Amino acid sequence: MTYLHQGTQCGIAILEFYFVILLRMTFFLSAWLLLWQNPVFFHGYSGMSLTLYHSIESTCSQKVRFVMSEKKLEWEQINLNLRKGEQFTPEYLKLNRKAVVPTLIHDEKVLRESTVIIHYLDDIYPQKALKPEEPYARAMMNLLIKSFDEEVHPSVGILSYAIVLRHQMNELKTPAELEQHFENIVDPMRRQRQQSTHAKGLESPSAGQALETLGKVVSLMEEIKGDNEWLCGESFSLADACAAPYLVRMEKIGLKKLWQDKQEVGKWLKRAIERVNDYGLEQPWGSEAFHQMVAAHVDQEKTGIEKLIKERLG
Ligand SMILES: N[C@@H](CCC(=O)N[C@@H](CS)C(=O)NCC(=O)O)C(=O)O
Repeated sequence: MTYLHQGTQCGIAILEFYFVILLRMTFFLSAWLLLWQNPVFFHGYSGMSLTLYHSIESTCSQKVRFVMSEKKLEWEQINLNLRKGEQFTPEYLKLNRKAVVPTLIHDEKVLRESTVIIHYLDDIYPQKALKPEEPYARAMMNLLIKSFDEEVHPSVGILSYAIVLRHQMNELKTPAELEQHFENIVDPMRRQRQQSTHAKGLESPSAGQALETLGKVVSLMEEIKGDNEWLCGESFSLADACAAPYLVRMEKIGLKKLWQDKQEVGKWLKRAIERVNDYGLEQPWGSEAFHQMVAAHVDQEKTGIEKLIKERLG
């Protein structure tokens, strides 16, 4: 009897011992998770206010909104109407000397250039990393982001302007206001490109060059993606957030043919659109009115688009 009693006591003591260890482990795990999930504790940031100056239709603003949504951040937004020239006000020029969107204000820090902004967000909110760990995948991500910045962004800008925006500008502005708009553009190369595309539309030499450039980058995307689920591996990265707005814009302006024989890009785009739509953002790709206006001008320019694709991409 005594022997059994001692055995039971010993069993209870062991159970108690493991229970206390389990309790402590649960406590430390919860504390660690709480700190990791909360950058205010983890990084010592205070305030954590994020304000995005953007335009709902702007592709590079969409990149930033998608990264913030991936990270489930909250932000204030100031939507600038670029056609009305709200990016040229002296107040905004103090934040962004190039008079372009987006600009992010993090507490009192001012950040511009969409790619710089998304890298910064990934650094300060590491709890959901959007850069692959594996060095080669990370290099490919950086290569794609560089191509989107240096090649895709200006090319999509030229073709959007040639097919749609120049018509919209003609409807909205008098010739004198238009002149003033061009004068306001800070970057002289950008000003020159926009003026030439405004005058010649798809006949402008830069439109053909832009189309060829886009064709090359779409091929690069197909090659880098391969069988991966996302562009640079099995998880969504900054490259996916950067690419989605440009391909959606290309689709809207009648350039879907650029990936009709690129199966992987086609599959990826479908997946990327679904993912962005799940963020629950209001008008993630721009307003309905904008899309209707784009569709009407694409229809008007249909023959020119088809001709250019045939000439430049065969
Ligand atoms: N490299 C800049 C480009 C910014 C840019 O071109 N933004 C366009 C909208 S996507 C803009 O603000 N355009 C105003 C204008 O054309 O006057 C970035 O990535 O932030």
